[in-house]
Amino acid sequence: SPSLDGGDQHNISTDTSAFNRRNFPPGFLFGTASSAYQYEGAAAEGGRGPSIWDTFTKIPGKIIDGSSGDVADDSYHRYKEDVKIMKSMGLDAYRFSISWSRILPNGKVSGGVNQEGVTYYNNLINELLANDIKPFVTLFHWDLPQALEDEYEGFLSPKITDDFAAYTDVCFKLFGDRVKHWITLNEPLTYTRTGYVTGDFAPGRCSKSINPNCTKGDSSTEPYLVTHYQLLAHAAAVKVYREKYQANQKGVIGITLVSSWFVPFSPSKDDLEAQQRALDFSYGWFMDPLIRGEYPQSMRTLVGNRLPKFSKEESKLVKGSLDFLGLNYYTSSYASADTNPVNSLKATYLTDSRANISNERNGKPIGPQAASNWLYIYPNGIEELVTYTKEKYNNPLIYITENGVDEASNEDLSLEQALADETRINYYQQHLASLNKAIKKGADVKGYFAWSLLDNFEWASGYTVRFGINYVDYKLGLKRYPKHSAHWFKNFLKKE
Ligand code: PSG
Repeated sequence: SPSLDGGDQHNISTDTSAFNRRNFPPGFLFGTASSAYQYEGAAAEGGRGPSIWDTFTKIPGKIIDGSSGDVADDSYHRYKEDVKIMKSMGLDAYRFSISWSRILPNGKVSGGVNQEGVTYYNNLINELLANDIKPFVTLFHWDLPQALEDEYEGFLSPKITDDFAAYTDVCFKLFGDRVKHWITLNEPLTYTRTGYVTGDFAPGRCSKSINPNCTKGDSSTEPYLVTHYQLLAHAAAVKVYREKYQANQKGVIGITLVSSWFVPFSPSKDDLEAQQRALDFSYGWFMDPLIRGEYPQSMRTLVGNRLPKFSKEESKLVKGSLDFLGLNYYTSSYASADTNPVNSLKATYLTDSRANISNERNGKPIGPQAASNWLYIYPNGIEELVTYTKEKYNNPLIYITENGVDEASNEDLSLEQALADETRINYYQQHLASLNKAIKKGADVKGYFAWSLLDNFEWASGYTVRFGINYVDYKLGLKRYPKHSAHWFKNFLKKE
């Protein structure tokens, strides 16, 4: 069977002699990323309480292939094997998330800490450190304890702030002696957009005008509330870490955001302004409060009284609440001015920006399309987004916490064919080269995480698409096999 130690039996087309880790600054970290619900499985094991994703995946029609993360990659039991794969690839770091309801089954400290869950993360962290791999820990990657959704509708309520702060306090206390890189939230934009604008992901809320299958929600107001409370919860967790732990534990804490890059549809003034609004509504929505303490002016104008306001105190708490920025980049789109008349009765987050977002221009896609319908390959976008961040937001310390591409699962392929992922090799090669240009221009990027180590449960797409550098055989015992890109990474990462 194919193995990483078996030499170059696959004839990798892209060799790494000209471009490899030595082109990056000394100390630059290379890792892979994952998340609890997408990897762990053992959903009803080890005392874990249910999350909104356990609930959501049970609703017929929500997940394309009717699957769930009940088993996923079974990393709950196979973490040692997974760490071995990382080690053999030469990776320096691993980004994973803690399942809130595995630590606090009903979401609250008053409901008790689940010792079996604590043991699992201790084991994983210790295994990583024994192999010289740095843990980067995400505290919330969308799997909210169902109990908190039931009690007060989760992130729709300001009550989430105290519960998130208390949960993260437990994590800092238990794991902070060994974990030195903390990420509060993963992609609050995607949590808001998919959970409260389009309703495609848990908790599946949206306006009927957007999707008639949504039984509750309001895509004109809820997205703004949920983002607001995510920002306040993030800031509360950072405050706990800074006040109680940072001096002793000497770690750093940040947040992971995602944005597409937006290319103006035409050089017209209208489309350049649309590009800026598109960036404001997906990236500035978070970055402006985090760096400056308030929402972008364009949002305050266009969203009006549906946009919550930060009190003076809240604004001070959010501003500067990051030691580093985690940035996920996958794709880019065109932005053009939306010239339709404003219909305030039908306004939603999707129309508020007055920008049309499109993946193609005159019938031509912005780049080759991957398996996911939103993912068009546009490597320059990572250089653009990182450079924009450097210039607009005072050159923050950045880790790229996700970047990757998927292929469709295809049962007709032989194993050998399924491992031949030359598209992924090209994707990583080109995105790393583009990122490298931003670094050479002065951006302060200190690490890069590929999404993802393994094929895994891809949310509403279930197991129909594969983002892994390593293949998982879901039919036969979840055995892992290195794809060609795993060999490529191993070569890229060689230290000599
Ligand atoms: C990432 C990027 C976009 C949409 C969704 C995501 N985008 O550019 O439009 S989700 C993100 C997530 C992880 C997913 C992975 C691939 O953090 O859990 O598995 O990317 O979708």
